[in-house]
Amino acid sequence: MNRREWIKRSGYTGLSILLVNNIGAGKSKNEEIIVDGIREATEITKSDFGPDFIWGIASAAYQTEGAWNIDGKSESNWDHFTHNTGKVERGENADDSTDFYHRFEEDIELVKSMNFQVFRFSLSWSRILPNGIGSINQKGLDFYHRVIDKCISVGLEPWITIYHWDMPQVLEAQGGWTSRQMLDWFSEYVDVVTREFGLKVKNWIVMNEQLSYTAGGYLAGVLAPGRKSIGGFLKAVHHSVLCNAIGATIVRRNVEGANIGTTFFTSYIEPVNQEKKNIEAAARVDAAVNRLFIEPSMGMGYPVETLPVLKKISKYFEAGDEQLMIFDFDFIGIQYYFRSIVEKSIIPGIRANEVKASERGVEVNEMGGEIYPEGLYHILKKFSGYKRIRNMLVTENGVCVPDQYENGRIQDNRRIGFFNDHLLAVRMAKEEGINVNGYMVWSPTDNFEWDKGYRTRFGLVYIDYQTKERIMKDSGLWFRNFLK
Ligand code: GCO
Repeated sequence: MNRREWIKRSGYTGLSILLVNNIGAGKSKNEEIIVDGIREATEITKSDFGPDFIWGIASAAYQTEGAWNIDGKSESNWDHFTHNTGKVERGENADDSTDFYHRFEEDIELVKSMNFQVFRFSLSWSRILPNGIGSINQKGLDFYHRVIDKCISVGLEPWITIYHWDMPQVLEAQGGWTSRQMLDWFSEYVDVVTREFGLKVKNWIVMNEQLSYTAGGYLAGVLAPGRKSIGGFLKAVHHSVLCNAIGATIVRRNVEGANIGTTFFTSYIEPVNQEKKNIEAAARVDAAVNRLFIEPSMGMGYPVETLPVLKKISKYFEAGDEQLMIFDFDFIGIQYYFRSIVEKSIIPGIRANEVKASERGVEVNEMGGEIYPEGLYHILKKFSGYKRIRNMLVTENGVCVPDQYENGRIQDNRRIGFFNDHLLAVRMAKEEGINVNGYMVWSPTDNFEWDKGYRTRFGLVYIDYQTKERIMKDSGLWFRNFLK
């Protein structure tokens, strides 16, 4: 579908259709109607999504909590990585970050005030089990009870992500995801947290973006633990796939009435042109990015036919693994930020290369990813093709753009435009009967963006990192109005 067709089908009419003629391909549809300086919602309302649609917002422990060594918490792999490797921009770390640990009440009230109904957050394993396994840190459990209770008291539904990339360093030092012992370590952790919180929390997400922490952590070396080896990566993938299903099985066993999901990193992948070699390169990247984790969990095995380098993963199989990898998730979380254009290259294994958005003259976020709302529609459609997926939610979508804090205000109309356009894409999918039933924004407040440190800001609420003051951006006010 071309851009004009997409805009038409996604509900832009009248003035917008005229404007389409003046919008270059790939540019964001920033036709703005501004009231009091804030961009209005264009051709879209909350009610378009129906009364049962779930509106939420997502965050993660390491990125927000701070308090890295307080109240019995041990060093995590991310503490270790930020303190020792020099791989984070400006040498930053999340020792304090937004100090969610002490300011969670204010943040949860802010989420409520923006009219979201779900607050998704993750647990810090090293706060709960400082030795990885074994003795439990009561103060760690108490903290999450306070967070959960606060959500419930203001009328927000807590959704827990069990693993959002941070584990106790003592386990990482023994191999982390490359060690098969992870199956036992992870099982124990999931057992502890589901028994502890399962009476209060019914919505559970086992993993956040397995691709990111396995490829970023063990292949590219840009995320914790910063290692680079194909063998390590393949082991990490396989153990992560096994733990995803094993963890979900434990949630099922321990939490009565649980709604169990897991989230996947996605990107809409297209070839640079229709030459066969580039189409095939795009298929390989698509297999690595969009299929590698979901297909084994649905009993389809790894996508080795499309991506032969994955054959080596069979070395790490033990008897029964094919079956052990499978879990019938209640829902799948789609996390979408950008489109990728690829071409064939000589890079071993993947034999493909990304054609950078910066070289294509398209609109990009501050991390260089192409802002391409249609891609979210295509991804939802693609995943709806898996018959075993029963329900989908967008569990993360958001954008980093340079925020200017001026006169006590952050006028982030570009971010508002991003959300408006991506919600149009979700609505279009929904109108076609695609089973997408929720949307979560990344993220409530600005926070520590992994290897980028504090440079890139995704929040609906601005953080002044000197004072830890919270200032709602115009995008937060936009959601407050849109969701009321
Ligand atoms: C991820 C993580 C988040 C990131 C977000 C923005 O999906 O990578 O869930 O922790 O901050 O995606 O890059």
